[in-house]
Formats: sequence, structure tokens, C-alpha cells
Amino acid sequence: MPGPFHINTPLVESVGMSRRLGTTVYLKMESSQPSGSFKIRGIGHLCQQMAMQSKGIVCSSGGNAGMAAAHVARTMGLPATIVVPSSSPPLVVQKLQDQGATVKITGEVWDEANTEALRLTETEGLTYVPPFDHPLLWEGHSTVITEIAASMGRKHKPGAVVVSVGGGGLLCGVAQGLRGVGWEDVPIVTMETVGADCFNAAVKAGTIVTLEAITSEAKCLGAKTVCRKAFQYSQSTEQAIISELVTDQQALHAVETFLDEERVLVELACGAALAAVYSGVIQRLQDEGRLPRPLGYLVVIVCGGSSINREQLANLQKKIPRPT
Ligand code: PLV
Repeated sequence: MPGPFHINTPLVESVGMSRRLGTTVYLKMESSQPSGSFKIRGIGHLCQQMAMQSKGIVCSSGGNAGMAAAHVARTMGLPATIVVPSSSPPLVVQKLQDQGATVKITGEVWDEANTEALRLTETEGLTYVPPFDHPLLWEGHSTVITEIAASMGRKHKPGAVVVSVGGGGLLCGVAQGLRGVGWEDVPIVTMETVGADCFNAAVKAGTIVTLEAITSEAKCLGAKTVCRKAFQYSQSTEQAIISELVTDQQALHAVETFLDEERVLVELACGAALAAVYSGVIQRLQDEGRLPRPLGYLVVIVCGGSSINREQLANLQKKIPRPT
């Protein structure tokens, strides 16, 4: 069986973040994955289990799930069709094509692209690869925590883990991984941008809700409805999940600061997680008594993302107004 397709990513201290927070911050560098994001963990695992005998795969994606699916399919020698919404920048389409995938642009947001992917599954007999809502994805993503536990030692728990949330697949993997290593009492801080906040909306409403539109520029967080499992985790009393929002401005500022300080360029979806430290969200949660002070070390999952280069960064800097 081919794979695993993902690599064991670096876990490195961020001196700049640690200084800001007054506690050690470790970055789990999923931006180093061969497909540019954590998505390859879950998608690689799912394809290993489900696509061995397949005549091809189809994946609906804001971009990064598609990048992972295209990479895995190419390695497995399978054709891949990736359906993306028109909000995915041309740079992503090009990168998918470079991976040998057939790209179809359908709809304005991921949910519409997904309807088309499901249709192709039926009509073309392709294996459907979902971007966030599947137990095999969560199991694959959970290895991000297993690796941290192996590096730090299980006895040396983090004080909290920070993740970005789109459809909630990474969150489910992290929650499952924490339980798996006996760290179920470690709080998870979930980060979304205003306008791509389906998890936060569900937590506030106490029930799953569907957003009317995605108004954030963090298109890879742009699922209109969070997956059921992620919502269920938020309702569990076993593990604290703290749902927080930042603006696109704050996410962009985080991307820029991260580039300057850590010399790594990530997309806005990842900037949301980085803003937890750069915009003082963690510090505020400590002030409010929702996270302890001292905290123990903080882990930020640097989820990465391929939908960024200098030109795309400049586009975002033009589109997203600076705070006055
Ligand atoms: N992006 C998905 C869903 O888009 C995709 O198709 O690529 N960070 C990055 C860089 C991401 O690309 C994503 C998801 C997330 C975080 C959030 O992960 P999730 O969806 O598992 O919560 C609509």
C-alpha cells in the first residue's frame, strides 16, 4: 500500500510569539507538508483506505484539500478531478493543474462546488474525497497531535492548542488526537474570520446553522455549514473548545507578521490561527479567566495553505482595508 503521504512536520518555538504571550509558543509547521497544508494527513489516509481500486477521485475544495487530493492521486497513479468555486484564485487552479489534476470551476462558494463533485461521483463513478467531513479524514489529521506528543513526551501537555476552522475537519482530528494521547483536558481554541464563521455561529446558536454567504476573504475557511461531529465536540463537557473570531484585517496582519518574523508565507485561513497570538486573543482569554495564567506551552497549528504568493498577498492588501 503506498503512503503515508504526509511528513512528520517540524515543531519549533516561535520566539516572537513567546515574547508576546509571556509563555512558550510552539508552531506545528503543517505549511511544510508536501501539498502545502495539513490536509494531506487526512486525505492521504482516506485515499489509502478507499481509493485503491478506484478509477479516479473527485474532490470539492476551497483549494487545499484539492491540492492534497491531487498530490495523493498523482502518487497513487490515479486521475483526479478537483472542483473549486470561482472564489479560488487562479494561482490555485494553476497549482492543481501542475499536479496533473483536471480542474472544474463551479459555483461561487465551496458548497456549490461540492454539489457538483457529488454529481460527478454518481455520473462518472469516481471516488468522492470530501474536504472535511469524514471519520477517515479526522483519523488522518489526528496524527498532528500524536507527533506533538511524541516530540514533547505525553507527560508534558500543552496548555492549549490553537486551530483554524473551516468545515471543522482539522478540529475533529485535533480533538480525536488529544483524546488518543490522554490530553483530553487540553482546551482547544478555534479561530475563524468574521464572514467565514459557521462554527462560531453554531456554538452561539446552540445548533448547526448555515451561513447565508461567505463574506470573508479567507475563502479556505468558507464552508457555510460546519460538520456535525465538530459541533458535537463543542457540546461535550469533557473537553473545552473556545470559539473565537478575528477580522480579515487581523488575519492579514498575522500573515504579514508571520512572514516578517518566521519567514514563512501562509494564507489567510492560517492567519486566523496566528492572530490568536498576534491580536491578543489568547491574552484576553487569560484575562477573562477562560484560559489559565500561567498557561503552560501553547501550540499553534500552522495549517499552511497554497493559495498565496507575493501577488496574492498584494491583492489581499488592496482588498482588505487597513484599520483606521
Ligand atoms: N480548507 C478546505 C475547505 O474549504 C479546502 O477545501 O481546502 N486552513 C487551511 C489552509 C485550509 O485550507 C482549511 C480548509 C482549514 C484551515 C480549515 O480546515 P477544516 O475545513 O478542516 O476546518 C472550504
